[in-house]
Amino acid sequence: KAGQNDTMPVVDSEDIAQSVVRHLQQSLGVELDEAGPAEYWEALSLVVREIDLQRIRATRKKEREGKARRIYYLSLEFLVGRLLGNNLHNLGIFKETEKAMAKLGTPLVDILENESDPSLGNGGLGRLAACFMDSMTTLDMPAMGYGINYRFGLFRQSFAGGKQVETPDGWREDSFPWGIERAKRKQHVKLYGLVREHAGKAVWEDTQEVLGMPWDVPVTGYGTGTVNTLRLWESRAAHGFDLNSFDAGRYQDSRSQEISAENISQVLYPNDNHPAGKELRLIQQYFFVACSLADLIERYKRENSESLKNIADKVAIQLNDTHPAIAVAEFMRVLMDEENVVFSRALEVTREVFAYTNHTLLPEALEEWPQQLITKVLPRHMQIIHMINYHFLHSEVEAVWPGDDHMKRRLSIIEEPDRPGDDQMVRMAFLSVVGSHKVNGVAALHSRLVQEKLFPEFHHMWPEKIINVTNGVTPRRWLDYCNPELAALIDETIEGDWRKDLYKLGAMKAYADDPAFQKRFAAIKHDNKKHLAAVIKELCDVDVSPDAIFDVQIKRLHEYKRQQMNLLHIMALYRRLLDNPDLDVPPRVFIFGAKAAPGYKVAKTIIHAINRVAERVNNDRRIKDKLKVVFLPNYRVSLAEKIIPAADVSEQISTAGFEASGTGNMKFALNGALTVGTLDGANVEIAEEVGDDNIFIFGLTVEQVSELRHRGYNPRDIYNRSEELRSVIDWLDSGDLCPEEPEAFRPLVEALLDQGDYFLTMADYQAYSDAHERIAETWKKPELWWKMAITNSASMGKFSSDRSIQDYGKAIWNMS
Ligand code: 26Y
Repeated sequence: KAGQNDTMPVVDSEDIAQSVVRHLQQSLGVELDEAGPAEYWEALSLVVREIDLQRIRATRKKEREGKARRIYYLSLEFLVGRLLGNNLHNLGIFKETEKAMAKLGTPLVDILENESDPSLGNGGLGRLAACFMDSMTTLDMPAMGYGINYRFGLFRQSFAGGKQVETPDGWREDSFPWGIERAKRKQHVKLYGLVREHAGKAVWEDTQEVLGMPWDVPVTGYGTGTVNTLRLWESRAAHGFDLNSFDAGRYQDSRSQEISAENISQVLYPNDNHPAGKELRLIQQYFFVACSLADLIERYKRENSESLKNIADKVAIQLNDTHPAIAVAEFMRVLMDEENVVFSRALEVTREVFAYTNHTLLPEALEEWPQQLITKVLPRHMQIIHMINYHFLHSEVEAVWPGDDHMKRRLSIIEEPDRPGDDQMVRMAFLSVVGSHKVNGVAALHSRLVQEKLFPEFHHMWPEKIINVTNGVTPRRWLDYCNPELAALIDETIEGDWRKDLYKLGAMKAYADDPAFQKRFAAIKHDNKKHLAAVIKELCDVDVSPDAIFDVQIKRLHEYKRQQMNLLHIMALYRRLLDNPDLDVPPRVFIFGAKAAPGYKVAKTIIHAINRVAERVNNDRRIKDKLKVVFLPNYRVSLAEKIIPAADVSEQISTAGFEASGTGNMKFALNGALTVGTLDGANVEIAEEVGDDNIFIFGLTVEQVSELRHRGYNPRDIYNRSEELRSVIDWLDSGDLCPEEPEAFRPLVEALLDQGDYFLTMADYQAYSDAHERIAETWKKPELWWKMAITNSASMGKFSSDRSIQDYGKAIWNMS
């Protein structure tokens, strides 16, 4: 039966109940009558952990004996989400566990809510890494994730007077049985010091030392006995580490904390697409890279030979953006300084091993480090980067553009300063491209822009190097686990297990206009909306009706994602309703979830403004229940799991050319929401899959965006011409929504009107508003609406992360 896992030894609810009681009493020292949901959560997690650990050993044994290449996924972020419920699903024992816990008297759903959500990531890039771990395991690939075990993940968000307030997320303070310390595999990492020559050999000495302690989280796959490992490093003081003896002033970060050994893995930087450029961040990057490479090289030597010259046959390393890019220099250092491999051979091996995924075109998000900083923290690595750069420019660039110094300057890994005396910057993206055999973008459009706009010269030099691998999401978490009712309906309707082969969902298209099927599909959505309405009531104290359109925008807050455009449209809708309370429009609930980087002023202003508008709209009796606006605080994976199954409309409205892919867009469509979106990122491919009639596409294309910029764009012209836009922007600027701080929304108004409206919110507004009119018209025809919704869900086969990982396997990791 689909959903039941044939590789799972038969465990019934009786076995599970017994194991839970055993762990309660013997592992936790809790009597049955003392146990509440939190204790049950811990005991049940221990039961599952036991199964995981048994399988991890079997998996490792199989891998040691196998000949396959191992995949190492290096990422500063893994946004894994809660593990218990997902693991129960993957192991195929969710139903039996539900029965077991019912017998013990506490519903499983209540138990699952006791797990803290490990927020070890900012957004899309971190969540993608988690989906990829799930898929690599499900596909039985020998894979390991490497990252950092941050003590504080992404901050917790609350609102005060509508403004974002951040508090630390000490997610490990509650017990977290999934992570297991493996002291045997600890590593030592060097920092600072200097390089001397001894008998013609470079020696890095007078260093400070830090200890890296691995913390292993088991990763289960669906329908397989394979359990892989996510190895997260935690920093500890090692003997000899004494940074405090240095001049303290040099080691201050923004909150004027000193960098000490333990500090390295303390906190995830909360910036998404905007680097902080802090010394501590560079040290984080190097710390986890050095630990991970040392660890994987040790494993290689244990399982193969002492020599690393054939390591590329057995090891593939994927860089999740440039954050671990220093790995290129570290790998070279190990080969040259510790293994006596000559430079040219070391570079060949490095290139065979590494590949780099680019996740962003935003110029400000491309990491660069001051040469002086790298020289201070990693003096030997800076030398090696110079060696790589010299070889690259003077033999490889020279071969393609002989004598062209201009081209050498453009392509140099070390950037020439704009003004003499300025610090030279090291371009981590260039280092990644030069050090890899493949570079990939994350959606077809994005990859084309990486080839044509971001790295055109590299693309000319190496036409095979830059390729596309379109992102995907795991159907286990993002359908089976988060939307069990829909999963059950699909199981009843189609043949085969879509959990393993998402293309199977295509068979559901045959039911798209079947009235009985539509009715059940719609009833499930309605049910999910009732659940979400209860969450909204609890978190926002706002009553919303499950009969209204649930229109959702959940993602990081960024101007390019254009939450402000959604806001302007909501304000306009509200005013239209005030002008004409009898307006024949379907009732709508606009739902937001988003964290803003703490230092991102305009983003925080947008949150504040949305909250103020929400308060006004929700309390206005005149418009009755035709419009509601809610901003759910502390958006995170576990909230997404409740929101996505309940969405009717998915807002994917970034300025064309800016959203590399998007992955939320895929999750929504999979769960039967209709997309209102621009031709950006993976929206383009979603439109291809569902067909133009089943998606609300609007707005400027990438080409039109650059044309408009070229022609000269003045948002004031649009403001002057559009009565509606003028009235809402003037209202924002009037102080009416925030009387105690009348200038509060100035930064937003300035961004839109005075600073050129870089993200073209004004230019796309009318098209966006028209798209919403089309949505309202469609909602009035339920047979059409549900036909479209079912078609969306049925057309998402391509967007399984299993397909993405198979693409990586073929095109990048050279797997058979
Ligand atoms: C340098 C640093 C501050 C930084 C930190 C985080 C830079 C970028 C990021 C995060 C980027 C990110 O999440 N990018 C997103 O990756 C997703 C997965 O590929 C894409 O779907 C999404 O469009 C892209 O914005």
